[in-house]
Amino acid sequence: MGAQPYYGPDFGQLQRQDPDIAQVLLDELSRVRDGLQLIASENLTSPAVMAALGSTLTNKYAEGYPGRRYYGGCEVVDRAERMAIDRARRLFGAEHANVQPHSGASANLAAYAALLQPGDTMLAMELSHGGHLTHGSRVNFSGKWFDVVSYGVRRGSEQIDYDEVRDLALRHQPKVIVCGATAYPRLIDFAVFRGISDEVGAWLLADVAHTIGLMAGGAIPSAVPYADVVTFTTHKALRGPRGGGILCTAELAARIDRAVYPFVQAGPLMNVVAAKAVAFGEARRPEFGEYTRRVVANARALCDTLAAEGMRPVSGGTETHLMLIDLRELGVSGAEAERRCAAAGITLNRNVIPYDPEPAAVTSGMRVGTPCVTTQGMGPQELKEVGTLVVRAVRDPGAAPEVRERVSALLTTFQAYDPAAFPAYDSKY
Ligand code: DSN
Repeated sequence: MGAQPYYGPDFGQLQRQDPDIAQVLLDELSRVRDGLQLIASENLTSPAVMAALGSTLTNKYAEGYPGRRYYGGCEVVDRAERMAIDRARRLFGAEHANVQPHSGASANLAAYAALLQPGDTMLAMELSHGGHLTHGSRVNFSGKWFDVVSYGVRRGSEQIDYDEVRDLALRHQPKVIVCGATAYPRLIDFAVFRGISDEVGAWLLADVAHTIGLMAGGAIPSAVPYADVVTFTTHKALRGPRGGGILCTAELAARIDRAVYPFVQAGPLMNVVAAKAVAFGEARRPEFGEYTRRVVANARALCDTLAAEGMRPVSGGTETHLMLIDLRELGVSGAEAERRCAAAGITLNRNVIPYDPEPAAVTSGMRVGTPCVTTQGMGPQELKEVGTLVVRAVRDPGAAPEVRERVSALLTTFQAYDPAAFPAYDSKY
C-alpha cells in the first residue's frame, strides 16, 4: 500500500527540507496501515488531535497555571488549558483536573509527591501480576524512594486477591493504596479498594491509564467516585495525544497542582494540552461511547476465539479492552510469539503472566488489545478472523506469508487513516 500523508500542507515542506525524517513518517504510516495493531496501550488518534499537536502552541512557554503564569503572552494558551480542564472535569465528573503531566509515569510521580514523603509506605499491585513500573518496581523511582508492599492475583482465579489487599493494608498501614494495572483483563472493584483505604486511613490512588477511555465512554464503571486521586494517560483507549493527567477531589487540588508544577515538571507542553482538550471533546460525543462498548465487545470476541483455539486467557477471559494469553501449552514463549506475529504483519507484545517462570525478556504470555482495530471500524465478526490469524501465526511460523496476505485483505476494508473507510473520523465528526 502506498503511504500518503494524512494531514497538513506542511508535509511537503518537511519532505523538501528533511527527506530522511519525512521518510520515517511515511514508513511508520505504512507500517501502521499494512499491519494489524493489537498493542493494548496504543490507538490511532484523530486528525484533529494531530492538528493541535502540530501547531504553534508547541512554541509557548507557560510555566504555571491559567491566569498564574511565569511568562508573558500566555493569554491564548490559557484558553486551551482552561478548556482541557473544564472538559476533563465534565467528562469524568471530577472535582479537579490537572492536564499538564507529560505521561502516565509523570502523573504517578506527581501524585506520589503530593501524598507521600520518601520512605513512606505504599501498597500497590505487583508488576509481574499486571501492575506498572511506577507501582513500586525496584528499578523505578517508586521502588527506590518508598517502602513498597505489593499485592497480586490469586493463583487459581488469577484475579486480584482482595482479602490479601486488606490483610496487607491492615498489617502495613500504607499511606497510599494504588489500584490499577497495565496487564489485568478484569474489572477492578474500586468500592472494595475504597473500603480498605478507609479502614486503614490511606489515600486511594487509582492509576487507570489503560481504562480511562473505557470509563469516559461509559463501557466500564468509573474509578472517579471512589478514588481520592485518579491518574491516567490520554493516548490509550481514550484516543488522544500521548500524555497524562490527574483527577482529584477539591481537597487535594492545590497539593496535586503544586506537585505537578513546580515539583515534578516545569513548562507544560501547550500543544499537547490543546490536543488533550480536543480528545476530551471527542470523548464526550455519543459515538465515542459506542466506540468504547465496541472495544470491549471486540476484545471478548477475540478472546473467545483465541480460547477456542487453545490459547488460554489468564483469568479465563476479559471484561476490558485487553486479554493476557498464557502460551505455555503451545510451547511458544511470549518473545517468540511476538516475533512470529510480527513476521505475519501482526503487532502485539510479549507479557509476563502471573507466576511466570520466564524472565521479562522472554515471558510465557502475550498481551492483546482492541482499541486500534476498533478505531479502524472492525467489529466482533472481524475480530474472530483476527483471532484465527493470530493463532495461525503463533502456531506455525511457516504460515506467515499466508497470514500476511489475509491481514492485507482485511485491511483493504479497514485501513488506518483512510478517510473513506474510517468511521471514527467521518465528516460528521
Ligand atoms: N507502556 C504502557 C503499556 O503498554 O501498558 C504502560 O506504561
